[in-house]
Amino acid sequence: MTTLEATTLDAYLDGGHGPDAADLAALLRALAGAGVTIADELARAALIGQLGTTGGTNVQGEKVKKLDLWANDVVVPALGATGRACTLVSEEMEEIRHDRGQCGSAGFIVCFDPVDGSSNLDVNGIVGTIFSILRRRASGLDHAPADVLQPGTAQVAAGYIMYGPSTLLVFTTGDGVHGFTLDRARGTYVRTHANVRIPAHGRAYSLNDGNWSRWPAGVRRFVEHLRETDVATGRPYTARYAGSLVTDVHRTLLEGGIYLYPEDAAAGGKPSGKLRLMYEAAPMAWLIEQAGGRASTGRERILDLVPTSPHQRVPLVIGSAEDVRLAEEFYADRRV
Ligand code: AFP
Repeated sequence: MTTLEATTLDAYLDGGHGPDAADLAALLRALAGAGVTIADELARAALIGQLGTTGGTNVQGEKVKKLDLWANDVVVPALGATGRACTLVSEEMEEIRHDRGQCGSAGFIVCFDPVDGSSNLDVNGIVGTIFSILRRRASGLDHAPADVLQPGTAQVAAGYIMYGPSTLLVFTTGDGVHGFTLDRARGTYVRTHANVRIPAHGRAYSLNDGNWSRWPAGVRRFVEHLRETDVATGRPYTARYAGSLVTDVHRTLLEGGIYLYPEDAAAGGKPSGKLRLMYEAAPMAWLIEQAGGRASTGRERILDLVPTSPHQRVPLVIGSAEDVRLAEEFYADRRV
């Protein structure tokens, strides 16, 4: 565990390096600020009738929670106020939002899930905001669809804000993974997790076991392997699943282990899994790789995938390098 030191988020961002440092600092400050507003609203949501659904569905075909839209309407203007958020992709917006006025020399693309783990909202569970920032490549001010569809290797910043007992911002700009806890007394985020490294292997696995019958055979064999007793390899692993990627990946980042959301092998299921590449899998994959871990579809490296659409889904296998490699062995039937 890191020693507590009083590096504030502002001080850390002011010390940033590289061509995008000032622009990324502005975008990350905007996201951090939106995180404080969202955390406040979550804390009082039950008191002000903000729980429950809007009655509508989003581009994913999921029931939209009031707080999904509310949080989206906090993040969009917060990024807009930076003057650098040229193109926005959100889980809650079917269409890409392109603002020519923000596409000058320093235009960025921000992909985000305003409330990850919405199914936890009405049960006072932990949720989060996930974000991924890409540099705009297109010239001119008009929207270039292909410009959004960049692989995860092109990210210049990625992270999440976790709304748990404390509000925690965890991100990377390619210089390791750092976590900043919101200090409400000081009204600022303070670094509490510096240069986080994920253990090479863990003791926990995280997945929705209810989907068992729909998984590829290799995934089922892998999970059976983790459940077998073998003291030498620390098995059986324990099962942990929070229903929010932010919570499950954060625990895995700190304690090691593996999170999986496989594709459905069964007909009529989700052949590409459930998680969205651009604002769930890719940002988490870069974070975990920056911390020394690994992230794939079970077969391909997540960060190498070139998106075919902004809301594309992908299978995700992410966590400690040794655990993910082992899962890939089972995916490839090299282990039975
Ligand atoms: P929402 O953000 O739409 O609630 O989805 C949450 C999520 O994308 C991810 O955070 C969870 O790990 C996963 O889906 C939970 O999915 P299941 O409910 O199918 O287990």
